[in-house]
Amino acid sequence: MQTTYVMVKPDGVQRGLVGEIINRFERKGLRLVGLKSIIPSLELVETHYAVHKERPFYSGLVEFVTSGPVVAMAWKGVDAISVCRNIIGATNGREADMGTIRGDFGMDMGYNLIHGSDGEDTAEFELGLWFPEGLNDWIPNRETWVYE
Ligand code: DAT
Ligand code: MG
Repeated sequence: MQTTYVMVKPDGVQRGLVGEIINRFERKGLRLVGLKSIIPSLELVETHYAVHKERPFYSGLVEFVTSGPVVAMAWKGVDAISVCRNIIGATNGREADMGTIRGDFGMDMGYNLIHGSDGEDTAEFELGLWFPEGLNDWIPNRETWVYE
C-alpha cells in the first residue's frame, strides 16, 4: 500500500470541481485518509514547490496556489502514487488524455486543477508538509471487493 498527496488547486475550487474530483478517486477504489480545505501560507507553498525554485514559472505558480483555498487530500491504495497520477493526467490540460481530470476539465498548463505526488519520496515529504497532524486511516469493508 502507498499513500499519496493530492491537492485540488484554487482553480478547481473556484470552478466547483471539488466534488467531481473527489468522486473520481473514491470510485476508483482508493481510500481517503486525509481531507481538508486550507488557504496555504507562502512558506508552505514555497516549500512544496521548492524543486521548481529555479524555473521561470515558479513565482507565478506560488502566487496562484496561495491565492485561495485548496483542498488537501491523502489517498491510500496499492500503487496509489501512479494510480492517482494516471487519474490526474498530463500536466497540460490541452494535451492530457480524455478521461483524466486534466484532460476532461483543463485547458491550461498553469491552471491545471490538481496536484499529485510524483514518487515515494515526494509523497512522504508532501504528506508530512500538508498533514503535520497526521492522517486518519481506517479499514473499509469494501476493499474485500477491490483487491482479490
Ligand atoms: P505536475 O503537476 O504534472 O507534476 P510539474 O511538477 O512538472 O507538473 O510542475 C508543477 C506545476 O507547475 C504544474 O502542475 C503546473 C506548473 N508548470 C509546470 N511547467 C510549467 C510551465 N512550463 N509553464 C507554466 N506552469 C508550469
Ligand atoms: Mg509535479
